[in-house]
Amino acid sequence: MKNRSKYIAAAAQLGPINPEDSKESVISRMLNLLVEAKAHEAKLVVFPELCLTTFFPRYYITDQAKLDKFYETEVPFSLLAEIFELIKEENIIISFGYAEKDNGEPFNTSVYVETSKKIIGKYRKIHLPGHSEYEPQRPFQHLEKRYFKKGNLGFPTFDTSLGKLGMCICNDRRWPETYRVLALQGCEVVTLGYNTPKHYPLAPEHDHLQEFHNHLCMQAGAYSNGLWVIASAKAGLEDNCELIGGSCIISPRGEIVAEAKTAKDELVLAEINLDECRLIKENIFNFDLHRQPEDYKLLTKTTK
Ligand code: ING
Repeated sequence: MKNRSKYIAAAAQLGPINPEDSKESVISRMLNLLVEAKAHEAKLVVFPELCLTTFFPRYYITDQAKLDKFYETEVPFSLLAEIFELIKEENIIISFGYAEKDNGEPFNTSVYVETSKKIIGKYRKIHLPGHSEYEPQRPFQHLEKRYFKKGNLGFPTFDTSLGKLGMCICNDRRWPETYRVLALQGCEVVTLGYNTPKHYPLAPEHDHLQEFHNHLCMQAGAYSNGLWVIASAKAGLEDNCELIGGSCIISPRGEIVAEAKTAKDELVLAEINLDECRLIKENIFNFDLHRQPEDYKLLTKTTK
């Protein structure tokens, strides 16, 4: 299929998924968003992080069988059968996040899947926020360091008919290094999903800035690397824990060109033009002309 430099992209935001919601019920909500995306001729559709279940790192789960239920040992094509039925013959790439068990090893994973059910990209979350032991003082846990291993696939990019794509997941989007490592490989579009609680127990003073910080880090990443960013939230009040929305599409100029208006299931659409990456990459952030990596050695030598 011919390469497209201009196409409709979509952030398929999901509202809350409560603990009692089945994966099947979530899939039917994803299906509705995909029907809408197809009607708008979207070619790239991005679903949130861990989009098949409630954000389970908020719970301290000691029953292994109960915890295992949140993970998939392979991309759940059977679960997604209706989705692939709907988009077959279309040239659509979808991205979604799920909890992966790979030979027993747990990862917070996202994949690119094209309509022939071919997995054309996989990423495993590297920046795992939160903590690994139960912390009773918290109103809710954030046990990603307990339930997932650090991603072991690096920050790969994938050559597709929709340009050179790269993924990150949630907390990764806050770290400038994420975008720079992807941009240094020629990435043109970064897709990501997130589950971000409004309340951050260790710094409640920042709660009112969560939406601002969410966009700030992605707009900066997009602009300083000449990238499109497509970001899809799991949003709303999920088992009494408020998750921010703010799904959006950000241009290489750092502008938010489309943004969610609700904290529910909502499709955020925009036409993206990969040629706009070049204007940034060839001028203000022309890495060959202006970057001075020999002066940045500290960036990879130390963690603090
Ligand atoms: N969630 C959050 C995120 O990085 C967090 C963790 C929340 C960090 C609020 C800072 C402030 O958006 C995930 N899942 O990484």
